[in-house]
Amino acid sequence: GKEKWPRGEEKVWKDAMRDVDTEVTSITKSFVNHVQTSLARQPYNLDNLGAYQAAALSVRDNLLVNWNETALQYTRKAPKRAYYLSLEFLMGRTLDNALLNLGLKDQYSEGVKKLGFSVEDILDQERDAALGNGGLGRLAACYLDSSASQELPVWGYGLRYKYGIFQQLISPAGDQLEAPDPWLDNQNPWELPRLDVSYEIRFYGQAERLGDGTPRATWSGGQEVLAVAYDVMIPGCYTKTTNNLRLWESKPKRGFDLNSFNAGNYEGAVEASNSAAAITSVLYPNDHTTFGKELRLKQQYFWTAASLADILRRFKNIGKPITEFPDYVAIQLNDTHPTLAIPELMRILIDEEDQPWSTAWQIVTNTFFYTNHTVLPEALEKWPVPLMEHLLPRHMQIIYDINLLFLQSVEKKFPGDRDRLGRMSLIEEGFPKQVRMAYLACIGSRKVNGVAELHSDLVKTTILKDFVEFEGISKFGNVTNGITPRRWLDQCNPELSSLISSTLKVDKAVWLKDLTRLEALLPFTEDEAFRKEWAAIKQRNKERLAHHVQTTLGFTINTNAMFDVQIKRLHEYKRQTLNILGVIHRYLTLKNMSAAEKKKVNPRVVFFAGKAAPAYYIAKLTIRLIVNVARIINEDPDTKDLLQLYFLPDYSVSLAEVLIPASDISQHISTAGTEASGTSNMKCSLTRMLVDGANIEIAEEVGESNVFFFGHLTPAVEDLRYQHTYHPTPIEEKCPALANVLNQVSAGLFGDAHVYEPLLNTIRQGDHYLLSDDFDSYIAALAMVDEAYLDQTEWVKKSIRTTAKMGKFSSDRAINEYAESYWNIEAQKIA
Ligand code: HBZ
Repeated sequence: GKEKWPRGEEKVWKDAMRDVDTEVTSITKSFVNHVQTSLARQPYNLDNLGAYQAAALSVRDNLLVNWNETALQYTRKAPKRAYYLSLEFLMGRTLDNALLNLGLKDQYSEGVKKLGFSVEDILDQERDAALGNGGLGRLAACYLDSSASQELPVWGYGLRYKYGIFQQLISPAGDQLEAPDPWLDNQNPWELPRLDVSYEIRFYGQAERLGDGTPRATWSGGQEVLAVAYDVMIPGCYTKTTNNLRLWESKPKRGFDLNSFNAGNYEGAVEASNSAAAITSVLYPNDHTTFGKELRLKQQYFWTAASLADILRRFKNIGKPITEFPDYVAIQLNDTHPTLAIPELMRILIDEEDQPWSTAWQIVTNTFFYTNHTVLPEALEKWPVPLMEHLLPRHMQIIYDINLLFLQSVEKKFPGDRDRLGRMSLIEEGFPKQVRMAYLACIGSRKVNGVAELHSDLVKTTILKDFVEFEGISKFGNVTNGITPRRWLDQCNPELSSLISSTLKVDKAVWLKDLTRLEALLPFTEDEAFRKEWAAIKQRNKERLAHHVQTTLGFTINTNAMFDVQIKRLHEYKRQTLNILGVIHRYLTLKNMSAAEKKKVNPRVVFFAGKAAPAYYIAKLTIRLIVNVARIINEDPDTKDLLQLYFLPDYSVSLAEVLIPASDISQHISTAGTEASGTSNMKCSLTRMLVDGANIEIAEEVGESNVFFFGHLTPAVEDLRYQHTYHPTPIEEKCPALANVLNQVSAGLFGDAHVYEPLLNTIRQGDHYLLSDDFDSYIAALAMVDEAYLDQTEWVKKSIRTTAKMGKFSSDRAINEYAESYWNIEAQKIA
């Protein structure tokens, strides 16, 4: 818009530029100082983006003091530390979170207001740091927040991708298009380039065993690239503790290759630098599938090797013998992506530290911990042996050696069981042979865990069953996921947060760090005034979402309706298809109703948001179906007051922060046993829901009357799939309601008559995710939700009860379980 200059109170600007005391001196002073010096901008000619940058730099100064102090005290006291290795950190925005954790939000809001800005507008300028795909990456971000808040010495290690997860656009036909996410283009005030911290990382080349009776080898030649550190400060909530997230950037070791340069091959020299820079250029946008791309393997090695070199250097500064490494260092592997850290630490210990094999293996298996996030067979990482041999020849030798010794010990325990050896080998036979990363991560770790009770049981009884039999059950555990209540309650739902504080008469500094305190809300379910306020806040959150959709997409949303959300990556196992087919069923039912019948129906708005992997054809077809169904039903005068449908493009952490507080009901409807945990279920329940994963535990906590279960449970799934394969029943017979919906889509009710056939056929043939088995019971559950919503008093009670019992799902609880039962680290008070 057209802005008037100068903005704000001229006197405040002038005072801040001179040295006059006002009420908010230090904040306005540092803000104005950054405008003039760091940004080199005119104070009177500053837009919202400039104001954001100045505010961010000013807040950063506060963080830096704490961050330096924390690092210093860790160095001095040398406690055991934990390192969280994750290829993804889905951080979202930083400024609001930092202000809240520092307890400075009110002061900054006031300060920038005097200078002519609104804090909301400033916060809205920030781009998301979207260095992750979904749940796994966001979990890592929540765990960093909790580690700092619980004062635990934990650092994160990841990659500084130049491009985060793609930006999702929807074409006029309803297709997902992907655009790059150049998130660093406006400069990133939150990162500290550490050009002084760098390591040389080798690829390719030759590995030669010394053959001197030791296990040692040399590895030489090939390509060498540089890993340069960028540090991101992670402030704890109301504590001085400010931890570090170290992200690596790849750079050419030299600006140009001297040999090529001398030979007059200038282009070749520049190409070599491009190939080095390519390693950290882009986040791979696939979740739950692996593609065997060489560049992805390069990312994994580059990151684990740099991180280990850094950890080792820090350990060596303590001056202890290398055998004490596991007493000072615990390394958590977030899924199998960092599994190469296991052979890499072996390589360092053997080839560089000259340790005997058994000592090295002892150190390794006491250092690493492995978290599994999926039991879907297609998602388990495997790397072709020829690719490994080419890129990492020394590591391939080490993996073969690990495998040989491992299989010998299996043979000893189960003599003559050749099937078992084949099943457990780190190398899968075939053309090509492949390395099974989950098995390597398992045998190289001190402990292995899943992310919810149900999932951890499945890990033990399916994919790692043989390993449980061999290594004993005590190595295998569970840590149910959690989410940070700072971002997912206090930050995104500030009104609810202050209602909770005033009702409990407890400062949020207390309950936000001990979420079980929310239980004290239970008696207030009977307090009418409280319930009214609770409902009014929900209503305002719905209006905030409606406003957001109006201004960004131009749609007008009925805020008197129930808001029903399914917000997560698009995937067949998550069954967005079940939801959209359910919406169509509702639409057809409404079309057949009389005016009198319609009067009894409560209006519903259904929201979808989520990205599909760019090569995932069926998931993209699902998006197209949702968009085109929305087009028809939102325009239909018979139904549009009772049913609206929206696909909100470009789901992100920031969008989630607006959607979640506005949701009345959220759908978690994956086929039983397929969703390891889910975490948006916990976020929505801080305000509600349907079924799988950690939902069972959520129901245990909040009570079955506060959730809506449906469909078959995990033990039935195997039998049902068997039925589909060997005794298929036509859908018309098994589930007429579903058959009718499918036929309407096929007949072109939503346009594109032939386009959806491949999607519909996944249900008609095979139906791997059991939509036809669960459809009727799903529709019945939706009807129960409608019924329950009519009694608003009882509904609000359910909502309050659910929130009150969500304490278990704070990531503080989860991170403390890791700290105590896995890493054996202790909180450090930063004075
Ligand atoms: O991890 C998710 C699980 O599906 C979800 O159930 C769980 O709550 C969450 C946290 O534990 N897994 C992912 O998000 N996985 C990925 O994003 C992924 C990314 C790259 C890959 C494989 C999976 O190569």
